[in-house]
Amino acid sequence: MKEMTRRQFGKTAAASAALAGLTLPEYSFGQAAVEGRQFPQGFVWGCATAAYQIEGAVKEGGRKPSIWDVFAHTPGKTHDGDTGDIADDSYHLYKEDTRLLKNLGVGGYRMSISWPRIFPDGKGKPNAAGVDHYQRVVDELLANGITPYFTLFHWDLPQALEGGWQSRDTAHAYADYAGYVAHQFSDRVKAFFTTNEFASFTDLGYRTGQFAPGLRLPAGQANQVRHHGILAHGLGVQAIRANAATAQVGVAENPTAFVPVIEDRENIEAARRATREENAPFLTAVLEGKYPDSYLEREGANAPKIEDGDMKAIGSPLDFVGLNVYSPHYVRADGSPQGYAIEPRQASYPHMDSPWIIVGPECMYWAVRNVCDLWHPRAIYITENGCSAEDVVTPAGRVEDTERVMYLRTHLTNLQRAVAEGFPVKGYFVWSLLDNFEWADGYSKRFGIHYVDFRNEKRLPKLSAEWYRAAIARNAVV
Ligand code: GBH
Repeated sequence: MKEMTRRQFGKTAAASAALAGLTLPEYSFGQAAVEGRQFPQGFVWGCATAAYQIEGAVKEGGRKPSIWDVFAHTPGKTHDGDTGDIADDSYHLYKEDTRLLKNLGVGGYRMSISWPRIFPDGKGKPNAAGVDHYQRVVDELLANGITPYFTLFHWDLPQALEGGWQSRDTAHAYADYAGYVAHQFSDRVKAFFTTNEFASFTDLGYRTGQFAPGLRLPAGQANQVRHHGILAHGLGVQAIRANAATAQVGVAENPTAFVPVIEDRENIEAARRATREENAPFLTAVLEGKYPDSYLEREGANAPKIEDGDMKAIGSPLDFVGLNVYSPHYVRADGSPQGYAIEPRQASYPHMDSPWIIVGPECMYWAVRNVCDLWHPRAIYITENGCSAEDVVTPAGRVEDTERVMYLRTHLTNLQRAVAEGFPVKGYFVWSLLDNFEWADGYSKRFGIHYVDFRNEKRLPKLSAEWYRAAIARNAVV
């Protein structure tokens, strides 16, 4: 059959509307669409960043190196040898960053605290200058009506901690640090995320070596690193609660988001099973307080060594779960014992500027739904969502990042579906406020809704910032 042109389609649609006796003016269709895509009152709109990716000032205020300083300064580890030495210079420009947030109209800012600013040696004596810095940042945010959300660990582990995450002591050092920050800030900061993305700082750092500290350990040791990562989270939750009775505590995690290829009972069940199984050593263990037997059996002699009390700490109840959502994995039901098969991806599958950000906006809905169906968390935040784009400043001085607008709009449409169906999503943080140091990709990938000229750290709102501002103002997908 010959494809209909748009115009023919329009005529047909108009004709059938007329037949049905509908004579609505054209604009009312658009109107209904926006009204139907509302978020609830009190929904938190925000932006996210992380300390090492934006702060720079790596030798100021008593800070000592993190494993990322060392890694980035090791030849061959990051794109073009890029480092976070200067990054966005947000350590000095935090007032300007706050202005950008204020212009967007956001209610929340998810920022991370640099552990080596607070404890330059990882433990021992706290550094007052580091605490003072973040007190000033919090002052500025609160004065502008923006609620700070702290991530206590976004990968910048103090270099001084012997053995890094290979050492169980690091989990205890982390808990001491987390408790200390909660104690210092909980009068004004109400929400804490313990750690960001277990797999990124354990597997990528210690198994594949793509991230700091760049090790490639055998499976047994790498699984032990994973265990120390989730143990740190659990001990951290306990320490935060012990130091700050009113603090709200959760984790920011990026479970693989499984989308059922067909929305029917079997495939939905397959997506749920895949979510539990494929995230076994991380989110599953944290939300169940137990590694699934299938994981321990699969790993056999390489399974982690667990001490008394570990799993209880790891399973500490949370006030919310933060989800970083970027890409889907498609899954279907099959007759296998595990009950699902993950679909291979064809080479032509579309992606954003980073090849791993394949575009499948339904992942937003399913990430929320799978987690809620499995574990019924009290509340969910989308702690990160966004994309890289090959942004350029036009001669007119603008960044026309329509593909990022497409990405945000379609993902938020799917988030709105989750909210409308009653899943307890309380807020959404765009990754990221600013272009920044994108880890191993250095400055080659831009994720900001503000463009940063890395020659002078000047910020420029992109079209996506304008779009986000309109969405926030309407509390709806626009
Ligand atoms: C998040 O990581 C981080 O929390 C944030 O700091 C980061 O800037 C943001 O997303 C954007 O990347 O090259 O195919 O091996 C996302 C998790 C883990 C995704 C590493 C990319 C490498 C994929 N990332 N992964 S690949």
